[in-house]
Amino acid sequence: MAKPSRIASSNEITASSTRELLNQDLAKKVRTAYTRIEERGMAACLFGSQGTCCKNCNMGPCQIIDGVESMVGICGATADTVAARNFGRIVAAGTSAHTDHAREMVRGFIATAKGQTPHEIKDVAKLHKMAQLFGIATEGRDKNEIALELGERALAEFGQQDGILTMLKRAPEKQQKIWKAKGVEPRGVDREVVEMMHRTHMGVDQEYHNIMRQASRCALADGWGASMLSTELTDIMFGTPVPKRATIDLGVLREDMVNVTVHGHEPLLAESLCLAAEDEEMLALAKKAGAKGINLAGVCCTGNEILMRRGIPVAGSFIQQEMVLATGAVEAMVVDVQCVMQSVAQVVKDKHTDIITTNYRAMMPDAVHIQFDEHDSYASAKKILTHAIGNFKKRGPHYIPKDKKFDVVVGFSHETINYMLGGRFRQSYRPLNDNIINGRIRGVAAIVGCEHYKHADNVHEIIAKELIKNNVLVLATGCAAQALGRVGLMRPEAATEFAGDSLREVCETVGMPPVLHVGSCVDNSRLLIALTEMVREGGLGNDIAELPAVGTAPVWMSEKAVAIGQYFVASGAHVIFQDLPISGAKKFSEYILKGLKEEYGACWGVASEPLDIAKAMIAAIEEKREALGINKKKERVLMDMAMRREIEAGKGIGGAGCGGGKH
Ligand code: MSK
Repeated sequence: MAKPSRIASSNEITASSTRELLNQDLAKKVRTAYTRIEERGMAACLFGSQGTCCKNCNMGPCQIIDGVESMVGICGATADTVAARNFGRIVAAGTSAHTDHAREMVRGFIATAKGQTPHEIKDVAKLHKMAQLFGIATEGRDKNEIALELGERALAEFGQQDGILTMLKRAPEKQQKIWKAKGVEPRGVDREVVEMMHRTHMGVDQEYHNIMRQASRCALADGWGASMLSTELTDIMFGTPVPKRATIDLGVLREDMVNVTVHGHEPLLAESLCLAAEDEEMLALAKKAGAKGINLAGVCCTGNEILMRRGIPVAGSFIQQEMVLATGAVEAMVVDVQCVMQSVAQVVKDKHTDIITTNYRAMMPDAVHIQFDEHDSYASAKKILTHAIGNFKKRGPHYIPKDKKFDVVVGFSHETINYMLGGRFRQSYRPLNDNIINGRIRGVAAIVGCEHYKHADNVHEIIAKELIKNNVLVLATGCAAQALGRVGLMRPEAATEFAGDSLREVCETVGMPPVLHVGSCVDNSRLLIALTEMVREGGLGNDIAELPAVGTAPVWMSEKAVAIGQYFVASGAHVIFQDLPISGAKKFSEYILKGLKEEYGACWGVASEPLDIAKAMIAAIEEKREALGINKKKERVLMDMAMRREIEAGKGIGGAGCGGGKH
């Protein structure tokens, strides 16, 4: 079992930009999460962190001690029931966040199809592919007509009451059969969230296996439902990402421009700001204010969205959001939903910066609210930018760590991976599978999720370096991807510098980094598709559970990360976290960490040290390779004279094709 979480002190910050900024007098005056952690001096509540605090009714809150008869809940609930209910609620909350995001994207997609937004249907090939999945006719129809029908069908998936979600059909057949047999096929996205909340209400579901069945169903509604719909429709509307060079970290802020950072998750707002930032009227206004132009930069997952599709720089990840503002060089931080710390409005209190909230679902005290209207999104975006430009002249003392911007290559959608590894004329996952089978690439590991302040901020880096050193290809999303970009692992040169011999060989041949940026947290659904394509390509088993593939969201902060973890586990991919709120319930923990494997072929793992996480991931990959029988060393062939003559005649031995990767 993992050690209880500890709190890192600010001298464990390894991000050089953050350290540089925190050393400035200007930033020392700012109260940040680092300050609050040091001032709190309190360890986390043990009951809460071990999953055994129940506050689902007003007889409590009850703090449960497993195995102590007098320390069950007032209602008699055991530690296992309480921990399972709490876990289920985390999954429901995480799923609800992705769901509400996805619904807004679908609504924006419908508005675009109706011509009510400044956006257009860009990826027609993907539109047709999705239409086919939904059984929508495409022959001779206008793209907007198809998109409208697709959008309406997609919207109906949220409120559907019976049947199963359409996107489940994309999963490997064996996976679909497992879900059917277990009774965990999601019916409608919203229904699964509501049922999870109901079943964890006082006095309803009190059997932890049964609670977890609904947690799986709810999480699958996220991964294969809401998140996947959001990613695909967003790609159709704004373009499927392709590799591009960009920069990240605090140094992307500009001294001579109006700095507008966009933070949150739903790319409708960010994309509209990108369009409006190029508007002649806006540029003229910025120049009139004395700026050279408007510098748009992303924060958190909105940052990932515009980084992937447009190459717009990212100023900071979740853990850097206060730092971005502490520079004093930002005219406005425009936020929508999720992962926005309430403290940002306090960080800017004595600065010229405004926090602009844009969504009626997410208001903040001390912020300026400008409602973003997707039906009038260009006008909304211009209004927001006009406000930001108005602040430029008021910019006071500021400090931008100018040298702190790092090159990254981003934009590895699953289609890109297909193309990069398959080649222009042979787009397929065959070369990836072949490289895994011949051992050049040992397997695939996803490093996803958030960052937080409990641990030093180089956890992702340690894990990724160990994985690529051992020839494991890394796919990254969310703030984890940004953390890896900040330490130079998303440059093609990183393969030469850090990867093991055979992974380096593959990366150098293709010209790709050993750590691929796959998108935002919603885009973890791209990983599900990539894994499915690997199964479909053949040679690596019949379902995701047989693939040498594993995931981690080591320093998870948001409930969304647990929903993501659970949909990966229920889809057959082993997932390792640094901690989980389950350790206070013995039987439930055993079930999560072992029992689930019998049902789905995968389970959760917990390891507190980053190197141990990496080692556990490598061990999981090697276990799968053993089971697939691809770890066998090639037998040495003793050649007789006839064989030698055949080689000399240029015919080779036994059809060759085996690349002879290092084992
Ligand atoms: S923003 S959910 S801190 S990845 Fe997606 Fe980053 Fe985690 Fe929020």
